[in-house]
Amino acid sequence: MSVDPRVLKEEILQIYPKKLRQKRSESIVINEHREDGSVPEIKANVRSNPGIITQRGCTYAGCKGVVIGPSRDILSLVHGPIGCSFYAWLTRRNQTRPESLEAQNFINYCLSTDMQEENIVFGGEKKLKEAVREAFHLFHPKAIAIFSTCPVGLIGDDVHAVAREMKAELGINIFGFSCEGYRGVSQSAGHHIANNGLFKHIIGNDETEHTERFKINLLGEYNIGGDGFVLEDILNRCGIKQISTFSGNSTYATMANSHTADLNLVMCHRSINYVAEMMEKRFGIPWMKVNFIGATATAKSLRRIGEYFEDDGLKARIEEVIAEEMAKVEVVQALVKSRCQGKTAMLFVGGSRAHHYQQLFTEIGMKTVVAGYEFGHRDDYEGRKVLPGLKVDADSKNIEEIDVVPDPERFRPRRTPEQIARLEAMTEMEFRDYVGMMPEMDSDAMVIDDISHYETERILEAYRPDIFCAGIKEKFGVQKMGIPCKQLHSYDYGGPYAGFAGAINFFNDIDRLVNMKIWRYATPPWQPPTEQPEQVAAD
Ligand code: CFM
Repeated sequence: MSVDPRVLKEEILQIYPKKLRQKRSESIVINEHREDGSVPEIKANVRSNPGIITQRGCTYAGCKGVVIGPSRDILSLVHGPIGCSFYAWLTRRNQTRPESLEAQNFINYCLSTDMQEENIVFGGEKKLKEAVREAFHLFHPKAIAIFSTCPVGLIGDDVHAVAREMKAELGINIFGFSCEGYRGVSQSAGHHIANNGLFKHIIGNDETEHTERFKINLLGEYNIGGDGFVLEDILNRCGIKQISTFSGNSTYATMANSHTADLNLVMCHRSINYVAEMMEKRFGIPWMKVNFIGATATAKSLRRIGEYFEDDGLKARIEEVIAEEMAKVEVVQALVKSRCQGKTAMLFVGGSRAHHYQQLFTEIGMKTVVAGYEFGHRDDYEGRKVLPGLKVDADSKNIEEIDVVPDPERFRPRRTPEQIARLEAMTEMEFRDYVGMMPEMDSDAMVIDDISHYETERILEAYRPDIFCAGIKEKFGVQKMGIPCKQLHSYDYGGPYAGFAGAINFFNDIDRLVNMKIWRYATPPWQPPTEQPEQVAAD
């Protein structure tokens, strides 16, 4: 079905009052590749509009749930009403694999101070201290992270002072996060706050040196559905030592030791770019963006690691692994492509997957016609080249910017500026860069930031895509319209989808979804029912 995205955009905006129409018109963009290499500007990382059903989550979710939560032996203690804990309890499929049955793993637990009205009126610090002591005596963790929920900020409890006091009393690492849900416009603010905490309280605490030659950290990989396990296996087989991930399947110790690596690989740019930047400034570790979603993207990323370390043995092993894995991928890919070629997809997820997963669809001949992030910033859409021109608004000013300087003893540039320049002269070897989603989408594709439910319905009606990718909040509403919805946050109990083995899983799952005949039995709201229900006579 051919849709004129410009006409559709105007139709969508019609329903909004004038001010809102103006605002949304800047967040709904028709992609275009301009001669100077730029793409259109999109309004992103601004407040959602009251009354609109957004996909977004809160700052606390980004800090506790996304960045810190997946690390298994940091005990997470939520200071707030119990609901904030309950709704963040095991809702993200970040998997972990403790070294042994005895090793500490707190991921299954849900610790909360369970604030009551009395604590709101008289303050909750005393209760928080008691909770920290109780948690310490029950679990004997290496570290405790305290997360602030909205009421904590509103009543002014000082979680940082409590953390300092408890750290002195109990002798373990205890730190707090001012990640109240309202602190930023989305979970993205929580990522930044969590990154700052990792940098201030954990990274650099353990000086154990490793003898391996090719040491990396994988940043922004949260081991959803086991993605991180697949990647660790590939890296191992290539002979690359992964010191730590941030933060899927990680431990306090791996993160504390991560500054001994020689390269930081950034998977999810949105959630962790701050750590990458700060580690480079303090310790001299360069970072580069990688993408392990999609078989060709995985191969490309592995080859870039080989180039960085400039070692022929490593490069040869990488080629062996790629050849072995690609042979398996290609069989499934060809079969699935024959059934999916020409079909269309829409992707609305977080701050990186709406971009990364387009690659997997391309590999089976499917086209992404509309995509958008929940909470991405302009650099995630348009590329990091827009960063110097970004204005810091009041909502972003709310979040601490750490002034990082080189560590007097531990700053050790891993590559000289000349080496970096030589590497960058090769194709595909950019450091400190992310090209963004829009430059890699077709011209005329629609890009929508912080899409509302109303807008979702309108684009579905207009394009009738073969698949819509989002989360649990969208899933069943979309499927009632006769369009399959794949959850790209949780993978619908499926996955892993990263690396080569993950690509095979994804191709098979998408094949089943888009080619299932059941969808034609649903009557979408825009189609009149074929038969009127029989009138039932009233007695
Ligand atoms: Fe990064 Fe993520 Fe994402 Fe994200 Fe997330 Fe997630 Fe996501 Mo859900 S860290 S931005 S805050 S890739 S939980 S693992 S799937 S919205 S696109």
